[in-house]
Amino acid sequence: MSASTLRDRGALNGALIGCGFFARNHLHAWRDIDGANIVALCDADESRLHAAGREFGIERLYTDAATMLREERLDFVDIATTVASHRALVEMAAAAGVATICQKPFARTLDDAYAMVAACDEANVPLMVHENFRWQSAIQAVGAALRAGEIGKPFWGRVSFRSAFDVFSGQPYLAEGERFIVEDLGIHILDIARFLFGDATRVTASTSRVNPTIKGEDVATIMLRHESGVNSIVDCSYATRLPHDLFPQTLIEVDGSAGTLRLMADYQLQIHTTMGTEVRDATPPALSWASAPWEAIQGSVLNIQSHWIECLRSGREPATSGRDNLRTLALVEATYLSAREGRSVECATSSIGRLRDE
Ligand code: NAD
Ligand code: 89V
Repeated sequence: MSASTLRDRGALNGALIGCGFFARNHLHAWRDIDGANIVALCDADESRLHAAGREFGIERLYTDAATMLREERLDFVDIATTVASHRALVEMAAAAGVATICQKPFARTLDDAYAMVAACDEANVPLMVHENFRWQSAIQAVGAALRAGEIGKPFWGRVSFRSAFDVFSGQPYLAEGERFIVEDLGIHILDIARFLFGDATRVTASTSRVNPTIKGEDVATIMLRHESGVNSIVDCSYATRLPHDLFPQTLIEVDGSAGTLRLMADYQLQIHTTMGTEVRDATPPALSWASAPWEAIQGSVLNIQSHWIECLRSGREPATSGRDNLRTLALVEATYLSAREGRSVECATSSIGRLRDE
């Protein structure tokens, strides 16, 4: 359905595929958004499907996505399954002509991601990756301060996520993959670095595994050279035991030509210039359904899904469109390659740019 048609419509009807651990946040956020109704749910696992249907009062339930796409009249579909099913589901939604949101990681490989973007382009349907970390209120506040030139021209940055929070109890699959922290969490932190400093062209990375009970890497240190001239460090760890664990906070340091910015623990945003030092409180807004320690992420889910509805109505491309996310995925791939081969890797952003211009 075209944006001009959607602009004048009442509430947009959506369906959610995947009623697992994280989908509850999507469903709570959809309930808070005027102008969007989730009218149907799909999960291959009947017990999860029915539990979500009961909790959120949604009666049209499907165990098969193709059947749901055939039987429902949808303005959009929100895919909250794990990565293995993303390509098939996005291509199925595109073939049905339905605008699509897909959770991160968007795809297992860049080839899959290109194919998914191409499928939605060919079907002329909007595609957004649910890359929500940059939509956290504190991260948006950092972006706004940098764009307003509050510390002059940034030349160095650090985006850091260090914790020992047990993510495996809620998401057991994270302990089982050959890849862990860069693909699951680093992808958000790399996306924040792109959001703040622009696209990166060179990646130098090192990874390691500290926790012997998981398969993949749980520590990564990544150096990025950005087109803007900024050099940044993206570092993440799930093996860092701190007296006050900060999960899921991202700490940020930026040095600029006229001052410094620090997003410190507990969402305290410090701006220092020759005019003085100011500390602003960037604590996420309290949502009735939020649960500690996830508040910042839950707020970002509401923000990104609200952005999606605005984009559908205006015809604008979402900030984290499928096309945009190719560049974040390219950094994930470059990180693994750099770490494996012990060398710097140039990012193939020119070919991604060609796709953007086509
Ligand atoms: P999960 O395994 O708990 O839930 C996934 C659900 O999808 C399961 O119930 C499964 O039965 C269903 N499913 C899988 N394939 C299907 C198919 N083809 N048709 C219908 N149902 C299908 O996973 P999760 O922890 O909720 O994670 C889901 C996604 O969300 C992952 O990609 C993960 O990386 C992402 N995630 C994002 C954040 C964030 O902050 N952005 C946080 C946690 C998880
Ligand atoms: O955001 C995520 O993708 C989650 C977590 C924050 C736990 O890493 O998997």
